Amino acid sequence: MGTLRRAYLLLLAAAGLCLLAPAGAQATTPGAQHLHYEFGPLHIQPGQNTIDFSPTNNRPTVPGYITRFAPNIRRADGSVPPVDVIHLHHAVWLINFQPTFAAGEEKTTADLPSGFGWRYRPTDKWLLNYMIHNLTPQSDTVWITYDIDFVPADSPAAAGITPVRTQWMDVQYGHAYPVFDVARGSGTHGQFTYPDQAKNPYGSGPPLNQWTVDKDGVLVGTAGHLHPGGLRTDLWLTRDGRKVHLFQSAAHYFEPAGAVSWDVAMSATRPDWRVAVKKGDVLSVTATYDSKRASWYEVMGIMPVAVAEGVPGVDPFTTPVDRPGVLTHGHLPENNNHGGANAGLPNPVKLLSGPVLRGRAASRRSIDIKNFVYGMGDLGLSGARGRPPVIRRGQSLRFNNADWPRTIYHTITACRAPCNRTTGIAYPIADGKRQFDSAELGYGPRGLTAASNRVSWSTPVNLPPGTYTYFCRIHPFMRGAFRVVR
Ligand SMILES: [Cu+2]
Repeated sequence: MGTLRRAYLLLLAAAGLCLLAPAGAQATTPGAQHLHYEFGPLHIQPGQNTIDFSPTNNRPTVPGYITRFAPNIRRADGSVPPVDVIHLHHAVWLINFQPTFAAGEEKTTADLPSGFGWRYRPTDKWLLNYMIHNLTPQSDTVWITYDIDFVPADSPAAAGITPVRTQWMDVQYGHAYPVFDVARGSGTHGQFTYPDQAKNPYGSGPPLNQWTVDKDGVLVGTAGHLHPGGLRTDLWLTRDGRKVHLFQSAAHYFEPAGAVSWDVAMSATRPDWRVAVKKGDVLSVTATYDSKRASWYEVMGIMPVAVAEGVPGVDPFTTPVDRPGVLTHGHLPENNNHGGANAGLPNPVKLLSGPVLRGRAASRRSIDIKNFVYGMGDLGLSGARGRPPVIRRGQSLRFNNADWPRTIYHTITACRAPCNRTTGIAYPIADGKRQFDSAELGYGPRGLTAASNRVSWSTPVNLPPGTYTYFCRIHPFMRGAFRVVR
């Protein structure tokens, strides 16, 4: 396997991410320089939702320590684009092919406790893996930015810094696109914990949510990465059959609608969290999602941990260490558009029926998706084409993604009727009374992407009579409806 290919796999293994072992808001390390870097311009195509990666030399020119890493996404004028328009799905900085810094839409800042730093050498290889999701049919231009606190190796402050490394913890560690689905109603009491409550999550292979500690050390910081719907990640340690809880990274939603959007911050460990671990211990991570309100597709549970050596730590088997953490930021203005207001669109439940699609051949019961429009029953269409097409009970409706030649993915995902309100970070969600989801219609390497590797999908044949509303998870302004009759 070539180096590039290997790098690609590694960084995809990191895909998804989040942030890096932070430690909450805290004082700047004495002697640190504040450096600002920009990666771009990145020209983002309409509806773009793909992963790219690139080496970057936008970084310090002398050796030293990175003590804080704050990523973001910005336009030319320095503004941060609204999350319902351009979405930093993830960016992962791989240093010498190891995922080290990362950002997701929750924008956690990685801020190490005072006295710790990631060692930096100008000869290190930096690769930036990024996925920027354009939720609109307009192109855009953005930069990925990162603000670094940096202590040069020749500064007096560097002498007091203990190096850390990042241990990547992920419920799907090593998977190119480390995701799982949460079905509404799964789990217990409206919550679903992965992998504990998943059916056969890893097949016949070993658990992917574990890491066996390779040498004695001390954990000095962590925070979780989740997607909307996520409630918490938990870090555990097992030794000689005993298991203790090390930390819960809790999602705090500023979102008025609750646990349904990116208007969230994760709690990170406090600056004085120090957990002594021994070679042979097993560290594990779990991720818990809300399963009462909606289904959550392609979600993650990641919890990078900063690990040091040669410093004092607490034995978690004798002293509890799982105190509540601290939020790394408050509500961010780019999360102001929540959606869910009156959009002036028709209520598809009340619309007259469109054409009755019948016949044995699926091609007679087929809708093309083109230019971000569902060809029949799209809520944005006027006249007869905007009315819900009708199928008979026991038959299915087929959707074809005719935008695929432009590398545009679409989904058909059930949302609760009328599903006609304004698009925002909290609306629509996959909360249809009857759940269905096409997965992403389009092609991509299996296991490296969420592509279903087909461009057509047919609705379930067992839907009872009624009007069904749906949206596109990639382009949530896309809405449609169809009707089933006896
Ligand atoms: Cu779409």
